[in-house]
Amino acid sequence: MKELIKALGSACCMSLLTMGVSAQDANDLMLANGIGLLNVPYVAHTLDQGDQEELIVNCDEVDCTTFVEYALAMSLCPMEDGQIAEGDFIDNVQRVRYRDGKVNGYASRLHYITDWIDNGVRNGYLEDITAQKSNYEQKVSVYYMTTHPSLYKQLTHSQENVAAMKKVEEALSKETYRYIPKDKLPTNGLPWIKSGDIIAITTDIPGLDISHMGIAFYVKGTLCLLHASTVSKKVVVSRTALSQMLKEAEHWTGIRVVRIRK
Ligand code: 2YP
Repeated sequence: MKELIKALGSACCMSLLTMGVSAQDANDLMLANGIGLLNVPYVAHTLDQGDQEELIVNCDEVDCTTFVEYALAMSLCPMEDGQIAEGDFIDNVQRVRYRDGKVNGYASRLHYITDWIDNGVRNGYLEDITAQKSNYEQKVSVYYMTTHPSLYKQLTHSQENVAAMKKVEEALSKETYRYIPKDKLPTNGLPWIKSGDIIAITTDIPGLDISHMGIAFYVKGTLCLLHASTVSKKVVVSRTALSQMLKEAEHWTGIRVVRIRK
């Protein structure tokens, strides 16, 4: 736990944990907490430190998923005078990152975003908005991690972890989800997509479900993405519309929209 506090002691998290976030609406909180992480450097694999799976909280280096997780975890905390408690934040990071909030080996981390969303809906802190609003359906077929083990440190040296992840992939590959195809998303978004919503970008990369994540942010009526950008190498608000980003990304097929529930 002490290393966690050390990580948490970083400027970014402490400023957010103590910053007076006045927003009350949960989506406003998501946006405020996401904006509070602006310019944080993009660093991949921050969670893949040791061989033993443990909760790591590092708000000074984020990728697209950990960025959304930290904003979500902060936004789920009870607030008193615009402040949140450090312990609540750490508990919520574990809650959103691990299946049913339990750290139990590498495969308990919600590696595929279909699993990550399912966990939030099942545990009542996320709402699948695209499931309510869209009739476009996509079958899940995930096998990317176990067919690219060399990209995942904990899979390279552990047949046990590969076998456990294969079970996860098989279970997820029985599911379907609703999404908005890229050509159905206007520049100015859709009336039911709100700033602060979580955007998961669907992909046609074989064996993968989602290939990027961020937070919806309307800027002068244009739906942009607040995200940890692999291009800008930091957390930014996209200078182009999300619809344009989708057009320019060959393997991005559309979006899923999920919303925080407090
Ligand atoms: C996830 O990748 C990893 C988790 O293992 C990791 O790669 C997979 C299937 N899961 O715990 C988590 C946090 O580091 O990242 C994410 C990755 O997005 C990258 C990091 C990004 O755009 O910043 C999630 O899965 C969200 O989209 C995909 C993407 N992974 C790949 O494209 C292989």
